[in-house]
This record gives sequence, C-alpha cells and structure tokens, in this order.
Amino acid sequence: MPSLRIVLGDQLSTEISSLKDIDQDHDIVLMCEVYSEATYVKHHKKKIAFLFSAMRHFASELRGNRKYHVEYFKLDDPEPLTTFTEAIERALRVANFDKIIVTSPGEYRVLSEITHWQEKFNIQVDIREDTRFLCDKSEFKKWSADRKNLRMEYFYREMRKKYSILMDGDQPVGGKWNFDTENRKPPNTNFEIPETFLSRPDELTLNVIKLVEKKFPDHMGDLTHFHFAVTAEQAKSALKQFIAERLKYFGDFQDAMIQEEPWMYHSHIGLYLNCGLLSPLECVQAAEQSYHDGDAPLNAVEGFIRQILGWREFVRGIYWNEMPNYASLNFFEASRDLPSFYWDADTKMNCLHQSVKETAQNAYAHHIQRLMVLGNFALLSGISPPQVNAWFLSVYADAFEWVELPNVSGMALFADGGYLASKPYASGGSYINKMSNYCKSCSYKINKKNGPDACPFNYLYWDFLERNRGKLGNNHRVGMMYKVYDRMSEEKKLAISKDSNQFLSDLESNKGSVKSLS
Ligand code: DLZ
Ligand code: SF4
Repeated sequence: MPSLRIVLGDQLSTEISSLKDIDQDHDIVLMCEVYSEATYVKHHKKKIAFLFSAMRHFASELRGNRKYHVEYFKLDDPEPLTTFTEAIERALRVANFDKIIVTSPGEYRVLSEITHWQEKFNIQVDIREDTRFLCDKSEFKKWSADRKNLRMEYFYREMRKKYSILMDGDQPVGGKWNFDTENRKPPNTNFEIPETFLSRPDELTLNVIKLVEKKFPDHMGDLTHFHFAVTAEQAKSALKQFIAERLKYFGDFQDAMIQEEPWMYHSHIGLYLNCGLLSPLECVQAAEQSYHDGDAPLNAVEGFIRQILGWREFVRGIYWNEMPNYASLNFFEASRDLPSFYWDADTKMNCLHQSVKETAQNAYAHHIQRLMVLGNFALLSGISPPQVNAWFLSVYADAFEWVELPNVSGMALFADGGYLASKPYASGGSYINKMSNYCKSCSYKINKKNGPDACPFNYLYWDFLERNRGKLGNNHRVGMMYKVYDRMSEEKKLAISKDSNQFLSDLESNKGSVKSLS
C-alpha cells in the first residue's frame, strides 16, 4: 500500500527526509495551505504570500521534474482547510495508505499536533529527523548535557572542526576563531549599498498575492514590491548575488543602520534557508570559497559563517532541548502590553519608527534593528515576553518558532535568566547613535539624559537596571554598570525614575510623548 508523505511549508527541499525512498508510482505527497498556520499568530502578509508561492512552486517542481503525485490543498479551493489534521483527514478519506511519513516540524506546537495522528487515524506515523540541519537534536543534547550555561562559541568551534570550515589543520584560519570585535564599524553614508536581489513575481505569485490580500486583510504588511525568490533556483541567485556584491562589507558594517536603507550589507537569505529553498552547507561553503578566492575578507566570511554554522544550529538545539518550558520563561516577570506602535510605527522615537516601518514594508529588518532597537526597547520597558515573541514570530518572513523564540526570549529579553546569553543585551541610546544616523532626525535628543525631550533609552536603561537589581546585582558582567549608577547623585537618580515612570505610564495609556500623532 502507498505511503502519504507530508511536506510542510518550511520543508521545501527535494532532499527533505520525508521524501527519501519515495515510491513515485504509488506514494502521494501532501501539501496544504491551512488557515490555522497563517493565523495562530497573524503572520505578515508578505510572509504568507512568500510561503504560499514557494509552496506552490515547489509542488509544481515535484510534479514536473520529479513526476511525483502531489495532492495540494489551496486556501482558495471551494472548501479550504483550517488545520493540518483536517488535511490528513481529507487525504485519508480519498485513498488508502499504510502509513504517514513526515519530517519532524520546526515548531513544538505542530509536533504536538502530529503526535496525535497515529491514535486519531489509527495509522502508523513515521516522524523522521530533519536532516537539513548540521547538528541533529541528539548530538546537541549530548554536547549540552553537562553544561550549566551554554555558550555558542564552544559549540561553534566544534562545528567548524566537524565540517572542516575555515580550518588550517586543527587550527582556525587566520589564527582566531571569532572576528566579532572587527564587525562593529559605524555606518558610512558615503558608501554605495548594492541593490538587493529582485525577482519579478510571476503569474502564480501574483495570484497568491491577491489571495492573501483577500483572506488576510487585517494582518500587518504591505504586499507591494514583492521581490522575494520563490524557487530554489532563484534563492541560489540571491545567495550568489550576496556573495559577489555584499559579503565583503558584511563584516565591517554588521551592526550599522542607515535611515531608508533596510537591506544594508546583510544577506537576506534567512527566509530561504528556513523554509528549505537553500541549504546551510551550500551557504557556508559559498562564503568560504569567496574567502579562498580572495573576494571577501576573513572578518566578513567568518562572521557570516558563524551565523549559520554556529548561531543558527545553536539556537535550534536550545529550542528542542528546552521546549515546551522555554516559551513560558519570564525572568524579569515583565508584564506590560506590547505598545501599538509595534504594529503601526506611530511613535516619535525615530529608531523604532524606522524599524517598524521597514518591517511592515518588507517582512524584514536586519539583526541589529531587531536586537538593539526593537528587542532592547521591549527589554528596557518590561514588555511581556509572550507578546514580544508573538510579534517577532508574525512579522518576519524568516521567523519560525525554533529560531525566533531563543533569539527573542533568550538573546533580546533575557527571559531565560542567562541560559543562552551571559548578560542582558540592554543599552542606552548612545550605541544606537554610534551605529546609525537615526538620532539626527529624531524628536528626542540623544545627548540629553533627562527631561521630556531626552532620548527615552537613556533613562530607561538605568531604570531597568535599578528595577531589576535583585535579579542582576550579582551578575559580574553587569556589576560595573551598577557601580556607575550608585555613584550618581540622588537628584539624578530621582530624575531617571521620574522620567521613566512618566514615559512608561504614557506608553501604557498610549498617549503623551510616546506617540507622534497624539
Ligand atoms: C508559516 C506557515 C503558514 C503561514 N502557512 C502554512 C500553511 O498553510 N501550510 C504549511 O504547511 N505551512 C505553513 N506555514 C509553515 C508552518 O507553520 C510550519 O511548517 C511550522 O511553523 C513548522 O512547524
Ligand atoms: Fe532612538 Fe533615542 Fe536616537 Fe531617538 S534619540 S533615534 S529614540 S536612540
């Protein structure tokens, strides 16, 4: 009897384990667009359009080149489906299968749903390892087993050795494993930023865009100027273009932000990697080759490779080690609601305004906008981690929970109390000012520390430290900052507290100096 082989929306690779050993004459590949996946958080319109278009293109590749039988349920079918489980039910109604084969999904939530199928449908369900990752779950578990705090650096070195990437025998090329300190140049507005990869939407994509506009009108996002790659071939061109044109500057300007320059020297390939259109090793090897060819410097190549071979695999390992518990961690007991400007960009704080505006346009913001501006603000103002996570998960085209949750809860919000990062990534306005030109056009004054027109990051930073002294006071990496605070005059401390209370109360009531239109 044939098998029913499931391919989920972020598993769009012909190498996916659920398609291994397929009997192409008899087995059926099932792919489905379902409401629940698009709405359990209200995904950005461009993200839904990207995934549905990539899914439909992938299905047609499987049918065409591979001659597989693909059953594809669309959301614009006469009877669209709500959940994956309903899709299975429908498929099993039409034909008989001896088993279901699926690759383990990227989210715990979906894994829980799949785990029920065997009993519900009385059929064998094989859940296979997702072999697209470079470190499987059990290998990571073993590596992390006896460590109290996990640090990416040591894991990353193991991965460099395992895959022999940027190695000179058993030593790192260039004599150092990590060139992070050489990756923090302020922006240079005289530099030309190469045009980002542009793919013209075909008929299929245009139809999907219409569908998304019709079915999800109240989701965040702008569907104009859709230019994402939607096939593996196009994604390879995007990678190639990045390697040829931007990689050489990526290292130096990794943390730089320039107003109206959403793409900078970043690669913008996360969305392709995370849905299967690109494989991690092909990205890593292409970058390494560029170094050996003398086309890109080591600090850029190492920095890029670290993100994929190190960080990406590391956070995935943490996610699967720690779920479901990780999703509810809230070290600072932060409980404030997410301000509405995370959705409409209506705030006088220019760095936040620009970052949200670009997010709405592109379903993308680069990592330092996410971490230092959007995440840092949420951390300092004590926004509830589940709300911050839901926002990040919904608005970025590359976001799936396995990668989003550790980055947001662990890295940006320190909600795990230091399991993933050694200290909170909190900062005042000066680092944003150093790394961007946002402050020049802001209503607030970056150099003012207190008062109604002072940059809110400046006083919120100190207020955050003081508010959480009980939890952070013993953290030796933050200790220095407490010493600075303790040396401040009582008058200064009072001003910090007063400004912060006023700002946070305005934030809660969505009025006052926070909003631009009030
Ligand atoms: C994100 C997403 C969306 C919006 N829609 C679908 C869908 O309709 N069908 C599908 O197979 N996958 C979709 N996805 C991706 C899934 O949410 C993804 O497979 C899980 O997040 C990973 O467990
Ligand atoms: Fe952001 Fe403060 Fe700079 Fe304004 S002054 S852009 S709020 S860091």
